[in-house]
Amino acid sequence: MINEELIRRLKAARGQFVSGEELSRVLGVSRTAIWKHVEELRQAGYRVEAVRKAGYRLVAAPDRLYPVEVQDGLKATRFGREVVYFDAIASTQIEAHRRAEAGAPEGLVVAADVQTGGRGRLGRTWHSPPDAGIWMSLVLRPEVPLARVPQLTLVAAVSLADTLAEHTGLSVGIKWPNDLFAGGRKVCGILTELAAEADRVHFVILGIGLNVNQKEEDFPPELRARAGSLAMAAGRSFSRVALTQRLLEGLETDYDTYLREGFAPFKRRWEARAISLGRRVVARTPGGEFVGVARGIDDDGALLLEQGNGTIRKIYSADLDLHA
Ligand code: BT5
Repeated sequence: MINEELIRRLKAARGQFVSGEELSRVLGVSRTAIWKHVEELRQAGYRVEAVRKAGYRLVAAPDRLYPVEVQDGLKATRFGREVVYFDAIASTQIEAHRRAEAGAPEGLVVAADVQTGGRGRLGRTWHSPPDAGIWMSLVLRPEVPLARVPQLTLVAAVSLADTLAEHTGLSVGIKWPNDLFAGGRKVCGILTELAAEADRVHFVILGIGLNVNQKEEDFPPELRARAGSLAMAAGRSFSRVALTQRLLEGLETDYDTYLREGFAPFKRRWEARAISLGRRVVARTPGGEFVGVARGIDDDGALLLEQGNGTIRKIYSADLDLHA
């Protein structure tokens, strides 16, 4: 267990030494206890220099989604105000679901460094290796009718894509409904799961899987042709902590806009990033496969597919294959 108050005190000193005596006084524990806590910080990836007489100095913090790291400099007021972090977990979705059922507030984030059973849609798996990605689930409690929940996936996709483009300089595209592309490969997937009863939405778990610093060889062979990371696309690595903060801030703003104004403000932003528009696609839906040209989305977020005979079919849920 890391001592968050100790980290905060060391951070507040901005790279200067803080004496063991002062730390022991403000934290109300013995100097031996401070020394033990510092050892725990080192185990957790912090670089702390200790010098006799001078005290302790924070040299570097790890790029892990520890609550104290995500919250240091976070400007969102609800999203990420509570963060639960795991070095390894089966799936952050399952844990977020469990906590939401137990009454967790909107904005709770469950994050992990590794997922051993990361999930995609329809029972597919999400490859979630250590030290490389942002694997997190956000608890939402939107007061919207059940039928509108799929729009949240699109709102999240737009929000994440815009924030990523702004902070990485990459050109980020969206493939309907839930894939983000950069450098020609899928770098992010979104999984929206909900708990509802009749027409009442209890909560929504917004799962975000973002490949940040993987190299090509970090992906299993079967994904290599299609999956990529921000680092692969940009040729440099990124801070997962800083990206998480910016993503949460953007999501909070966009979510509030959506609750106030509905999907309309997002339609244009979404279409500006869509990589499928005007292209021939195959939409694999639960009701069969449809081939056509993707023309846009309607005000509800359904994909408009122009079929051979010129008729437009609305697609609400599908996987899309882009034709060359
Ligand atoms: C998605 O599903 O794209 C949603 C992924 C959501 C993952 C997050 S991580 C945090 C939270 N906790 C979880 O357990 N899940 C969420 P889908 O559209 O079904 O795409 C899944 C497909 O993408 C797989 O069948 C693979 O082909 C491919 N894939 C798997 N891992 C990938 C990765 N790391 N990067 C890119 N593509 C991947």
